[in-house]
Amino acid sequence: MEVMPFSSFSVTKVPIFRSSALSPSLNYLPQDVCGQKFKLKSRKFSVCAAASGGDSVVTLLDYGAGNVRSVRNAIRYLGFDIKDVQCPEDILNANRLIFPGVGAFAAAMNVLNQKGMAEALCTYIQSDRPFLGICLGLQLLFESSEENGPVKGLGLVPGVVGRFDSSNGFRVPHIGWNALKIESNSGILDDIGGRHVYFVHSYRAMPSNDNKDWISSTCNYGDNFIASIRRGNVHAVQFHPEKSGVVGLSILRRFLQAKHYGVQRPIEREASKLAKRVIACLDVRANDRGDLVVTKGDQYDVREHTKQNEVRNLGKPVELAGQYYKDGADEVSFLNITGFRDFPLGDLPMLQVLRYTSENVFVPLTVGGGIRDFTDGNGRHYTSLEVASEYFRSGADKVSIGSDAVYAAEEYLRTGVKTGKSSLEQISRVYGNQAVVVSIDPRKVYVKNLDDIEFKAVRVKVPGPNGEEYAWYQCTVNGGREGRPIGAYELAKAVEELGAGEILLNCIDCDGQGKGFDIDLIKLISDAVSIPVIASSGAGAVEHFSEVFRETNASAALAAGIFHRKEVPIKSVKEHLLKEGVEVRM
Ligand code: 1PR
Repeated sequence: MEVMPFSSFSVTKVPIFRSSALSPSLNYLPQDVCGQKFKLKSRKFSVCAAASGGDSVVTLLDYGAGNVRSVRNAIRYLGFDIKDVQCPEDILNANRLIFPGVGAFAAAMNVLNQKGMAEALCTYIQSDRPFLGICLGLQLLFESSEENGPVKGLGLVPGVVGRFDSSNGFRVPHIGWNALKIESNSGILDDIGGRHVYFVHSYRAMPSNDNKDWISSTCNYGDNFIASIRRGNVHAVQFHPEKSGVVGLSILRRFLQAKHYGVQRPIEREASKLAKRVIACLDVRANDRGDLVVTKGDQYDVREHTKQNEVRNLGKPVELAGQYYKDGADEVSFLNITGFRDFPLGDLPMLQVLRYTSENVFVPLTVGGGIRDFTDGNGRHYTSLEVASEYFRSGADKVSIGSDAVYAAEEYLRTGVKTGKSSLEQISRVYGNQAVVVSIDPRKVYVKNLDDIEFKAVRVKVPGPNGEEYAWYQCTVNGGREGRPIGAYELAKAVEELGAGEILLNCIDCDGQGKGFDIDLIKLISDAVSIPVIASSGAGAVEHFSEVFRETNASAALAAGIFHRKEVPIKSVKEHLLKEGVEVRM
């Protein structure tokens, strides 16, 4: 039975899917595939189960375009060893193959073609060998993508990968936790219907008559897009199981253990909208004894007001991050708050924190602080891209840029030219804009008349100290120490144009005060941009979270002090939000 177009590659002998390949009860490595000779364009490969290292080994196709550390960590956490693909033969000799596509579609296809891996992948998949593609690893199976294209894909699944449409108010990238709708016998997803999994992408494949036999689940974000495909032993998911907490780990485990193929009936739960995220933030710095601690400021002042004037110490970063993961945080952010003066690559403990945390925390990790060009004492120059790359390699999923993004936005607004050289532009070009957060640290400045300032202002509910009815939000750099001639509104719009994928919106006045988020500011910014906005600073009670989601278009709410001081558990925040009708991941 011929089941798929095979447009991109000609294979001398193409093992086609037999009808048994569609059977839900297939086990791995069908006997008739073992020992079979496959002849690619130029070489012969012998497929042999033993060659891949046995049942506890999974073969990973990492073509070096980005961070697949989280996938590695998740595989190891589940008790499996990893064999890396070095050459096309390794693909054909795999017992089970995971392909966590990262980076841009065209770049990935280039590498696969140049290394002869595209052809091997097609052969492997067409012979119904156990395969799990993740994110871009799903998209590459389609015929083509519009990402910087059209660019031709592997052509195994009918359809074109296109960009989400942001014109109807949906924020792109699609970042966050969405529930799945199981469409057909999905094997490894069978009881995951209605559960939230983590997505981060700007492009997606759409269901059609031509690919309907492949679709195992969909997800709704504006339209229904393809969340996963499955045929026989071949699976691919648009979401990130390695970042989807216990639900994601259970999906990976099933794939790795080759269990649960059609044994359970899909459980139907109602599909969802995008859940609002609750993020735990850890401001990290070295204290005066040189230990890296989680600290917390009042309006960015992190020192105790005692004789010793010590940096407040609220715990150890790796332990606290692990705790918040267990407590149900949807993401964890680390802000290296002295990064603006200490070079992060010299600050190895921060990289170690990321490495250790990512071994046991399977939700997205963001790290910020000190992402900029730097020349060290020996005259060695580091680009911001190198700094970010080191953060990604150490386990970060996103990097957050503060001060350097302010300078880039000022320059862009002054010249109207995108130089492509700012850290923001370079990192988003290489890692995708979904991997770049801009952290804004604004301070509220009251004004009497709108004509007094050139920046966007809001009418305040409570007048300022001198009866002022308006306020603008002045951006700062260097941890709030220096005010800059740019407003938060202008900055947000500029960084969106320069390639930011998300905004972390702090507010110095509200930071650590526990009196609630600055609703005026968050509404101003979340209405101004079409990328997700994380509301930050000021959470003191569960009601503050429902207020910010009710009154603004924030996609996530971040808090620090109330979690560190154990005043309000994450679980209580989420239970409250659910009760208030806000969709969250439980
Ligand atoms: O400028 O690129 O090196 O980045 C520096 C980063 O460090 C920025 O993201 C900046 O926000 C952060 N930062 C710098 N100094 C401080 C400080 O506190 N002295 N922390 C600082 C900012 C703000 C939030 C905080 C929320 C929630 N912290 O992250 O966690 O306000 O707090 P709350 O819930 O207790 O109110 P660069």
